[in-house]
Amino acid sequence: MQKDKFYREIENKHHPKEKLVPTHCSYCGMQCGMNLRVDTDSNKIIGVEPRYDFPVNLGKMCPKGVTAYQQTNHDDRLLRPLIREDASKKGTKEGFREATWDEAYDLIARKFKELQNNYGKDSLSVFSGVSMTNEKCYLTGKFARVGLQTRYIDYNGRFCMSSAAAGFMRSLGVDRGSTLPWTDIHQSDCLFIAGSNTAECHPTSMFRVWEVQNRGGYLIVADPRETPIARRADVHLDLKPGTDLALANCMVNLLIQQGFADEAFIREHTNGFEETMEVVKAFTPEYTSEITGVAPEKLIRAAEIYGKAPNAVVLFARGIEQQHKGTDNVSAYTNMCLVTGKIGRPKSGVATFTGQGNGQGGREHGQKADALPGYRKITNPKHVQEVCSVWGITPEEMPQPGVSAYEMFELMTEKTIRGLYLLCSNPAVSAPNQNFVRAALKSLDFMVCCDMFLSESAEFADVVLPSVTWSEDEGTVTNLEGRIIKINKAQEPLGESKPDWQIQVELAERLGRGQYFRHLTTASKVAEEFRLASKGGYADYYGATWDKIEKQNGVFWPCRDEQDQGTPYMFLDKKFYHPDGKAKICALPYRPPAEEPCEQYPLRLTTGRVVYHYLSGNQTRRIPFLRDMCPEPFVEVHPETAKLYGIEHEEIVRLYTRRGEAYFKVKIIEAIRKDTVFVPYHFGHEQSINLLTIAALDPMSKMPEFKACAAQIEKLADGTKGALL
Ligand SMILES: Nc1nc2c(c(=O)[nH]1)N[C@H]1C(S)=C(S)[C@@H](COP(=O)(O)OP(=O)(O)OC[C@H]3O[C@@H](n4cnc5c(=O)[nH]c(N)nc54)[C@H](O)[C@@H]3O)O[C@H]1N2
Ligand SMILES: Nc1nc2c(c(=O)[nH]1)N[C@H]1C(S)=C(S)[C@@H](COP(=O)(O)OP(=O)(O)OC[C@H]3O[C@@H](n4cnc5c(=O)[nH]c(N)nc54)[C@H](O)[C@@H]3O)O[C@H]1N2
Ligand code: SF4
Ligand SMILES: [Mo]
Repeated sequence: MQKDKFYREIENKHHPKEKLVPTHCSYCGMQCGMNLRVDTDSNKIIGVEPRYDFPVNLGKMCPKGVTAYQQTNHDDRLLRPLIREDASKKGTKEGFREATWDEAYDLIARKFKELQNNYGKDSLSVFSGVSMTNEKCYLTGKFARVGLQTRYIDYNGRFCMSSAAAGFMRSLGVDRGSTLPWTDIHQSDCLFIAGSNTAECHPTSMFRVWEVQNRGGYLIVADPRETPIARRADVHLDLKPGTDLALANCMVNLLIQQGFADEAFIREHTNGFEETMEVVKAFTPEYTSEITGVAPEKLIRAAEIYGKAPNAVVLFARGIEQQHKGTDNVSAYTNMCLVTGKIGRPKSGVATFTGQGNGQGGREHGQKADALPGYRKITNPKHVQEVCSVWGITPEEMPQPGVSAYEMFELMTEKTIRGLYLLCSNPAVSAPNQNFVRAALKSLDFMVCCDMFLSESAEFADVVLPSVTWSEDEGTVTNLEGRIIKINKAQEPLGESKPDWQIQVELAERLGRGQYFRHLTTASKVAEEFRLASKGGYADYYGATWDKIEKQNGVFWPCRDEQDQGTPYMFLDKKFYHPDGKAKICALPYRPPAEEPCEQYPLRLTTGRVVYHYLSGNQTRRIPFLRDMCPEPFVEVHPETAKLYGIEHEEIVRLYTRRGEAYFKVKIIEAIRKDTVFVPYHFGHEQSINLLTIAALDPMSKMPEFKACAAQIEKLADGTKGALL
């Protein structure tokens, strides 16, 4: 990479008082390359420009990316620790006072020790997130198991990538989100995209999607809504929310019936074909149409297009994964590639649109309840031994597996978990069944929240610690392709804020566990230990040094040693990661959504995103342009459905489910099924759609069913219009 040349050119020729720091966006899994513009007098970030030298986004950025830099010096930044003075104000922004780091650390250490002395080591828990670098994610896992010595750690990826992870693991024996580099996508002949609003959620992928069609290729989209990609698709499979398993089984059945099965590939490289054929044969277009609501001709046409395409990529996202059968959906759609042999070669394969910036790396290195660095298993004695030798503890000292994210809230209400160290997540907005989750947070004896902005979840905390933004620290992130890239530091931490790794190292000292952490004095030292801890695991990052990442513009894992250049394409040798080297074609009987519509709750509620906000909105709702473009949530309703209820555009209605209610402005839109309503989830407090969602968990991945539950609309007596709150 010509970083130095690039620096000099811009500094000297154009802006003598500016330097550019090449890095990547703070938000989604695309991890678009960008240069942060830094004023060399004040040493503050003042702007951004896209980077043309990063092959994934090629100079493109979305509205969130171009305004991301506005977080760093934002007036709302937390600059010092906060300690709760008034316990009666718990659950609100009020009742905090500013404190020194020493005071905050002392209080946390005292309270955590007290809880562990009285109720055992496992009375503490860690709930984390993956907007952090690999190094921070790695250290958070170590902090929980070695620093706090608790079994209870899990993270927000449970609500995001867990079904993709479990499904890929079962089908392919390995969970790397994409089997091929993104630079291949536009060269394929067919994209089959299920449950992804690509244009709003991964906007810088769009030029590749359109390019497939421009080259004469095909686009098939499965989504209950007519999203921008669905609008231009060759076939739009407008299915009922929660019915993907039937649709995917039908695709596999039709591919076999239409003669597109690759028999040699199936015989040599897969298991499970016969059993699967037995299950899918019932999924005729007619029967599948009854379940999904999609016209039989569309199903037939979609299978034909995918089957005929010389190269094709199956892509999916949370639309299919956030169901209580999300894991089965992932395996069922992956079956399409395995039956036709369209995997393990350029321009063909399967990929999930990774959500958060480090949604991939963050799930590989030990933040999951049962995982250790390098995607090792905490239940595997050999794996435990390998990690213990890096951490300097004995296998007996390694805590047991914990429980998944939502199950931690259950343990809080039961008082099994009494203390929480929350970082990089805002579950008081983003977890399902909010009435329950907020009560769980309130029931804690002691809670710490680390964030750079005071979040809705911080309102439940006893101590709030100010973390830095992504631009004030360095480390690596793994993007949606499995490419490890480097985040560079552009500015010193604002106020007294600190990077999460440093907070954990300092806190470990106060907890009497300093010997395991005090050598980690810089981000690069954490990186060295992290690479070593991943060595030998299948998510092996050992060879991905920061130098190599700079030189190669990223390194795809696995990358096992200095000579290894990394692995852009998975399975080129047709070796899958199961012990016999074969992939598994999975026989998956259909199950309906956990909650089907009924007389009382006749509508299907699905939830998701808009282009202007990111996740719980704690970052993007503070950015003026993004806030102005979408200041409040709304409920999308089809015109005919609106007529049935006698409601108009922009009227405020009560939307409710068995779990809760909220008031939303109606957005009348033809681009949605008549039996379905959609609400974006980026908003907090009484505007949160998660007051209504269901916590039906996938048995394998423990993913909640964010994408389907039964709901009802109530027209208000006065038919109120206008501003909501
Ligand atoms: N602007 C923006 N971009 C983001 C994010 C953001 O918050 N805002 N978040 C990032 C993160 S963490 C994630 S996880 C990704 C999410 O990216 P996506 O998964 O693309 O986003 P969603 O809006 O959650 O859902 C995608 C689509 O699934 C459809 N859908 C709903 N129910 C079903 C169903 O039962 N079956 C099928 N086939 N489709 C269904 C919805 O109509 C929606 O169009 O986006 C990332 N990018
Ligand atoms: N109804 C519904 N609910 C959903 C979804 C849905 O589709 N529908 N999608 C789910 C999905 S896919 C996801 S990913 C989750 C996301 O849910 P959350 O994890 O709650 O999402 P974020 O808003 O990213 O929360 C991250 C928090 O950490 C802070 N933060 C950012 N970077 C750092 C850092 O480096 N250190 C620290 N300490 N803090 C930092 C941010 O300010 C923010 O407050 O929501 C899930 N919830
Ligand atoms: S597409 Fe994702 S990574 Fe790229 S600029 Fe937008 S939010 Fe950032
Ligand atoms: Mo996500």
